[in-house]
Amino acid sequence: MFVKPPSHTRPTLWKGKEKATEEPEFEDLNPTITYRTLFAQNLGVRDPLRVIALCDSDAFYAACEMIRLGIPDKPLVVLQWSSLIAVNYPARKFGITRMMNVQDALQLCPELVVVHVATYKEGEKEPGYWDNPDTKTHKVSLDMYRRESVKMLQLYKEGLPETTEVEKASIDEAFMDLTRPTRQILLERYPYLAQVPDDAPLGLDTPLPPPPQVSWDGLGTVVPIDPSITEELESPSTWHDVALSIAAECMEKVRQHIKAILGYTTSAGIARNKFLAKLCASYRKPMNQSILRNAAIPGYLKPMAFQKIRFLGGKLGKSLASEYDVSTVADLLRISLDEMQSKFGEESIWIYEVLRGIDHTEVKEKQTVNKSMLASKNLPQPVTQLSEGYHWIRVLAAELALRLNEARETTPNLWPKTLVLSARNVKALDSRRSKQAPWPFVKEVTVDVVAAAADKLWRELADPHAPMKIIGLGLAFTGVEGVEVGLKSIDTFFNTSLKPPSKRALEEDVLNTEPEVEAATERTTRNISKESSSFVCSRCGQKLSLPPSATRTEAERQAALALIQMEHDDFHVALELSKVSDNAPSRQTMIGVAPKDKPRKKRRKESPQGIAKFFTKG
Ligand code: DCP
Ligand code: CA
Repeated sequence: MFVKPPSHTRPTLWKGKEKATEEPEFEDLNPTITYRTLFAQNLGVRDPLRVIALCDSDAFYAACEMIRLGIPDKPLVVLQWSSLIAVNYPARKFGITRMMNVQDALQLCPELVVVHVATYKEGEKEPGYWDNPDTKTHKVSLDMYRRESVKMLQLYKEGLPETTEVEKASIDEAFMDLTRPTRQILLERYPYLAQVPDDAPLGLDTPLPPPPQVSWDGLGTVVPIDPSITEELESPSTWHDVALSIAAECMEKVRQHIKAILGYTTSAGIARNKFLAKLCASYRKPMNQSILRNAAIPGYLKPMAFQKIRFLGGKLGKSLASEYDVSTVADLLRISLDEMQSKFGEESIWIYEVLRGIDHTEVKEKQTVNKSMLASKNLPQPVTQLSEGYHWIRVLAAELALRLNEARETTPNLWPKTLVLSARNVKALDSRRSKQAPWPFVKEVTVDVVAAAADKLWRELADPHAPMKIIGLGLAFTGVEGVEVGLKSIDTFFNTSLKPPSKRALEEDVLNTEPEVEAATERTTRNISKESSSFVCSRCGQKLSLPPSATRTEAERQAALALIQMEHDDFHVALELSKVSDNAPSRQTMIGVAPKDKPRKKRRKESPQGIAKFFTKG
């Protein structure tokens, strides 16, 4: 069904009006499905029966704490230093929001349960819930949330049909491509579709017979085709609607399964692509799933403030708004692709497409092997002498030891190849320095073992005779992967001593292979390619490069890239926060850094082009 552009012509205010054309707004909402389409195995992202879901946990950190404490219905917030980072739904009823300070929240709801996130404390092997944690001495631990996230992802995989592709999207969100299983179920339920009828005029290219009318009862909230009509008449179903309804059944089941096993409530969005699934997941929250039929896409998108769309909320959105004097998606639909590209560069085709509900991004399970584990901290007070570094190294070592041991619970033979310590010394010419050492085979990776190895790197890295003002430290295991099966049992390599490895052991126990690393954080996919000195951000497409160096080792390169990426991640989070409120705290307060910290300076020299320039600070 081709939906015509609106017949009315609004008074045009935008400057680009003369170039705006009456291009089709929403094409392909009801494509003809033939037997050939139905039988095709690999139509990929252009499959007209494509069905994608995004499942997001409700008030995730707060839910983890509610379950840990066994208080299911009380208003509760999770605090990180002085910022609220998660507010459960009972607390939201009191008007409490994430951007509020804790005193204001308590005023609104005196019985509010306030939980500070767990923190690592020097001398403790595991993070804990201490009274009055202090950013000067503690480091935030998100380990419990990560663990719960892993369990949830596992349940999605177990609870959905085997042919579903599941991609973790953030700590509490996952995309599911349900195209294959829904097609399979559809063919089982409507077996008459499995054979091209003898009298089909065009053979395989004959359109499918009319679909049955879908009953959406019990499947979630169906986004209305015309949002202005409260009691919408039932509109005829399409085969894509049938596929959506099957996907909705699967999602309802898996969400109930997660609630029963882990206790978490979730919300889901189900639509024809990732962009729309994500967008409509928050249509009715919490504990709900929303279904966006193709026919409802125009009515859903057009009245929406376009700056609500991911990546259009920051500078780029502001620039679009002022360039064309527009505020809704409908306003922007009038801008032609040529016009947009002439002002915002070639890549702005993605803006043009998302405004029309088009997104061909794949759902792809991310690699879990070959990665690095990074514990990092922006220091509340700069380290200015060697002796001040040990405290933080121990805190980072505790996090790293715990992360590795936890990962080994699911992959027992997991082994890092290298330990890398990186520091940002604003007083040094080469402000980002790192040192690495091959990671020895020691039986138990304890805090002591990691800290001892890291202390040694610290002494190599921090020159006590040179000016020192270290504002950030990172400790990483790189090249973390399962040890070769051929080794039979890695126990044979273990040093049974629980003591930290000797200096000699650290120097001698060399693994020759260079680490192959995929550093990963919760918020951004990292694509550190081997031997590359740059990375392309998966969120904004911007390329960030390291300055050339003839002497940098592989592990140093990876560590330096990881640091740049961390900064870039922070910038994205800051950008997102800026959408929510101009007074929002920076991510630095969100990830365990003293609120007093100054914003970090951008280091890139080249000025970005096209859309990229909207994703830089300043
Ligand atoms: N988070 C954070 N800092 C932010 C945003 C989020 O630390 N600025 C953490 C806490 C959240 C979790 O990430 O619980 C998931 O983020 P969501 O944006 O999905 O928010 P919630 O799950 O808390 O709430 P909702 O029910 O709205 O999804
Ligand atoms: Ca969530």
